Amino acid sequence: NRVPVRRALVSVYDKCGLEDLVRGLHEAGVELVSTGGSARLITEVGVPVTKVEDLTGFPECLDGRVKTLHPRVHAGILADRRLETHVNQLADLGIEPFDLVVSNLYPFTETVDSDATPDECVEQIDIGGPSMVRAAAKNHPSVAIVTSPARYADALDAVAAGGFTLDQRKQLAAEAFAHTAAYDVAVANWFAGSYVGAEDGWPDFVGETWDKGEALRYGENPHQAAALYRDTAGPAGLAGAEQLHGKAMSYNNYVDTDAARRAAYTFDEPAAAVIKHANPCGIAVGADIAEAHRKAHACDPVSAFGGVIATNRPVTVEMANQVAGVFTEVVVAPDYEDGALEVLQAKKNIRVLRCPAPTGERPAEIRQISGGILVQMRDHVDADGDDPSTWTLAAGEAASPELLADLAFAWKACRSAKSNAILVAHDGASVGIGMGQVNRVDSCRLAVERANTLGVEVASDVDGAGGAENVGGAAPRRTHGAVAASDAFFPFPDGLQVLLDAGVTAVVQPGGSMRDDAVVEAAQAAGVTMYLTGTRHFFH
Ligand code: 93A
Repeated sequence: NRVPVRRALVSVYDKCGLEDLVRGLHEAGVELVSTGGSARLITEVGVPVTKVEDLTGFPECLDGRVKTLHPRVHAGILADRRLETHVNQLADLGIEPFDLVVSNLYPFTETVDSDATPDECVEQIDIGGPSMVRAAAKNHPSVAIVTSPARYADALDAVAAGGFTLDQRKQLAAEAFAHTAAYDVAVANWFAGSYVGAEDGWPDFVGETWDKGEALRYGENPHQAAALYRDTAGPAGLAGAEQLHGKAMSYNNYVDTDAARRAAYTFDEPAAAVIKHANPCGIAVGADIAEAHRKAHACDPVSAFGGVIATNRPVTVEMANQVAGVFTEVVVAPDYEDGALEVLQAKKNIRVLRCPAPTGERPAEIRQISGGILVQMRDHVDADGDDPSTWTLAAGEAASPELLADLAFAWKACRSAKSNAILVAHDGASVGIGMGQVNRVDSCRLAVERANTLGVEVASDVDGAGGAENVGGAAPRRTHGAVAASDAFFPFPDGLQVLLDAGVTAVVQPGGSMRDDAVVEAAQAAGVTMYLTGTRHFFH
């Protein structure tokens, strides 16, 4: 029951032992057919070989994804030589059969275990190899299949003995099916595990990428030990910022500074954010960074006392002078213009950080929960619905370009306040923010109340601002004629009504509540413009 070996198909990723095998096969008079890299090596060692391309008359294509997937290859492997019909059909088609297939597969597991990207792992899923291997194993009555270099010596012995016995072919087929089955299990496990839900570049959050931490004085409170771990897999970011002045950064400083940068870098134009307890007390854009800071500060000078300031432009001397007049914990900026640093360094208690714009950061962020970590892609303001040109006008008249610009500002700024967030804005600046409330109507009340009690005129001198003496001062009713943004839909008209009663002229919100009709009706009744974005920006 030996089948003499006259023709072999060789396609191996692992080229170990290949030279000795092909020499032996050639000396035994076996004709060789082989794929790209394998054929190259066989030629190099001086053994004659037919390239699969010459057999199929079809070039290897799609970066090697299609090499052996061709009827001239597969009919040659699958023809059952015991059946006259098969033998005749091969003859009619001019296809010669294979007696031996030698193949091992792309190194999928090794690729996954390396630092490869998901795309690179997917590329290492062998399709043609398992097809050949399974075809040859299925057709073991006619064909021998060798999947391991450890079997090459036995294979040469069998060839010399006049071919493999049926028992040997069954044994090899069993190994072959075990080989492809284990391969598919590895692929399936990877898909179900680290790949599902991943986007390109889905990060590997496993330990080694975090550089064991530098101790911080303490955590959120003095009785909590704390450290900063640096991410070695991405850009330096805030954790690697250059500190130019001041005491060491504290745990809370880092948390607030990160929130401040998130807010400032939401905008393309010069923007400044003043943050306390990870929430904004003011966000604004301006013609220059000093103006943006003035406007941000003016939103809530009371809370800005002891705040953290981030900008998306270098700090100018003008801005530095403004900051110097207010007790500030941290300033973070991409850079400092000549003289600006000196102004800030004259203040003893301020921490001054230089930190480049957040480009190339990990696309995902993590948060710990009991027994695990949650991972989500970052919330960028580039979803469908963040661009005003995609908004739906639900109530009132279409906004003028100026009003639309203010709505667009409010929409972008709102996502930096903790949910439920309502942000009232005017002229590219927040004027009242209601954040972190457990119902939206309270956020609306807070935004309105804070807008109308805490503010100062932007033109006023901020040097003297800050401190409780400002509370109860003659603040302007800044909600009049302002716009408002809501980070998520209004579940009822009640919250919106608070804004309408305060005199806002336009509102932007995601929409999508069961009671949208009632909410839109309330806006309509007040003659107020309302846009729906279809996108929400919760921030918890
Ligand atoms: O990319 S594939 O899935 N498509 C194919 O048609 C194909 N044919 C053989 N991979 C394919 N192979 C694999 O190529 C084999 O399983 C083997 O691992 C490798 C050998 O390629 P080379 O001879 O070019 O080094």
